[in-house]
Amino acid sequence: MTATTTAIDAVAALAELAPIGADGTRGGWSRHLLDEADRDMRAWFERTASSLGLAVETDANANQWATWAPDGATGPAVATGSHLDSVPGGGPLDGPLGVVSAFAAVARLQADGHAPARPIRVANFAEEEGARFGVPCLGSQLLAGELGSDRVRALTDATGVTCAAVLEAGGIDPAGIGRDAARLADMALYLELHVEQGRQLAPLDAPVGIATSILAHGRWRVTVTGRGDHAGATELASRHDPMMVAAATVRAARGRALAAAPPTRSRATVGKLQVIPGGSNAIASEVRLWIDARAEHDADVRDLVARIVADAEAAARAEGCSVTVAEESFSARVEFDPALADRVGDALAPGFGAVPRIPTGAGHDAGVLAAHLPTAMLFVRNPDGVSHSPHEGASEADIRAGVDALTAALRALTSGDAR
Ligand code: HGY
Ligand code: MN
Ligand code: MN
Repeated sequence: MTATTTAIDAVAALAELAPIGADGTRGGWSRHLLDEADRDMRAWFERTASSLGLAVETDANANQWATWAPDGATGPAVATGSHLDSVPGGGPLDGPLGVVSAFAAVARLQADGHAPARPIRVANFAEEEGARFGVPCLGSQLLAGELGSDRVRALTDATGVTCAAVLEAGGIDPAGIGRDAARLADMALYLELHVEQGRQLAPLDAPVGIATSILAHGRWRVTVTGRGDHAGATELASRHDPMMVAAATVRAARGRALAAAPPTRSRATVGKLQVIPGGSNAIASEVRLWIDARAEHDADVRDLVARIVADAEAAARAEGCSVTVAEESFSARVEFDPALADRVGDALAPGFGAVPRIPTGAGHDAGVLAAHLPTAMLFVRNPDGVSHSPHEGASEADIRAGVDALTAALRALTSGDAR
């Protein structure tokens, strides 16, 4: 497809996306796999890619791809991009900043008359947050062959709709999900730009950073079963209240993480909790809660969760309740490719000087791909570090600096002598 010279301003593009999935109840944005907001984001992806003359496709795992392959661009692509879905009530940049910046960088390279030696491919990975079906990086994990297809097809959302049904309704054949070896092989490397999550760049007075590692992390669903009863008529001594066990579990998550930190950089969170039946004048019969646990190494996470679960089981015994725990996802610690990080750092040096190398506690599709191909991440400074919240932000100057950095990196990574 012929190159065009459509300029894309990342700040303006983010403003164009702002109305999509704006959550009037929670604040922030809620965009989840193939729901109405996600479909609108995907339509924007297609429009923007087409405006740049990129070839657009959706793969068997619901990931979107837009490829710039002018004459002379041969071999596996240099891939970039991120995700367009969000956590419930999330911020405006987590995901979209990477996709918007990728399109802006391609537009800049086209306008500069850059002749890439490799195709440049922009990705929108499906369901990175796992907010609809509970498994993070769903699209990239499927692509990489890291999830069982039958399990994924059977995943259900909060309304009980299966992932298979949602994919089918979105035009994706659920029978076709799974490892896509050809598409993996058609990527020489992957470079993801993302808003910083946590506050490391501001103290360093740096607008951008390069990732070194991702904490190991996982999600566990805890189901506590007790005996539903009347809040007023039931004596305290005869209660079997699952909420008491849930409360003990929430406190154990913080307590055990504090006891393990700081050498393990452990952290555990319960951010999602469901009470059944949920009446204000009824003792619950069941409480479901989800533990998000993270730490420096895989074994640290598993040790942390084992301790929290032991506390939950002790609390259940004391309250005459039962508890079951199911692991919903586990992502091993990621070490990004040092050589690629150095190539990115070298490309940024003229414009940014020495770019800080920083670890992250947040998972990313880049973390999934890192086990399969050279992968790196660029972070854009987040002044107060807040993310997974409507208060997530970055300055316009830093958003534009991120595009400058990604443009410089993609130019270097697709120059004639870079293979
Ligand atoms: O949960 C995470 O770390 C990522 O935002 N999915
Ligand atoms: Mn996120
Ligand atoms: Mn993200």
